[in-house]
Amino acid sequence: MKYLEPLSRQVRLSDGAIPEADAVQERRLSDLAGLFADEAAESELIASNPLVYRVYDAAALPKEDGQLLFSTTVIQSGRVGDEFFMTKGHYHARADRAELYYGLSGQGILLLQTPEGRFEALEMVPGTAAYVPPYWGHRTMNTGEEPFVFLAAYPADAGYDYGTIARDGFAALVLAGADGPRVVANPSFVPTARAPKG
Ligand code: M6P
Ligand code: ZN
Repeated sequence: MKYLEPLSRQVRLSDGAIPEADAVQERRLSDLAGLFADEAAESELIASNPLVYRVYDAAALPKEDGQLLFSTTVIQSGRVGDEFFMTKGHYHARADRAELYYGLSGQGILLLQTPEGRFEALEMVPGTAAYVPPYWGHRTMNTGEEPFVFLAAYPADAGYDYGTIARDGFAALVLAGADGPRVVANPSFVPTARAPKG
């Protein structure tokens, strides 16, 4: 039996960084082009191409059944028109894989949807543990004034399906309103019912 070595990583609570991260991914607005509802606001802001979020992949582990990957995501505070800065969002390529999020700092919303277009919005603050069930697409947004930081843990063979959301959009939008964030149905979302695949 070849055993993997146990490991730990320090998550810097002041800013969500993992200094020993195996990889750090930066997503700027140009990496999210076409995902925001207000196209004019998006193309205006792309000129300065702000950083929207970083993902710190904690450790290089085998991407195979039985392993867990974990990461922190740090979403900057900001908006494109009325829509809050957010992640690209994805289904898992192995769609039956689940995921767990844990809020560390700032505040945000975890938006989930089924391929048929049912959606749910879960508020996340420091200490919130939020469960992403199998088959639900998921995207997070920063609804506060500070960076929104959360830890994610997920099966290492889950993989990413970004294409479905890039094509269909997301069933709901989270917009800034006078009384705080509003979750509204996205009028341009076209659900493509997919048979669940494992
Ligand atoms: C969380 C996890 C990661 C994901 C990241 C950013 O940390 O779900 O797997 O990469 O959020 O989300 P996205 O990949 O949709 O940009
Ligand atoms: Zn995921």
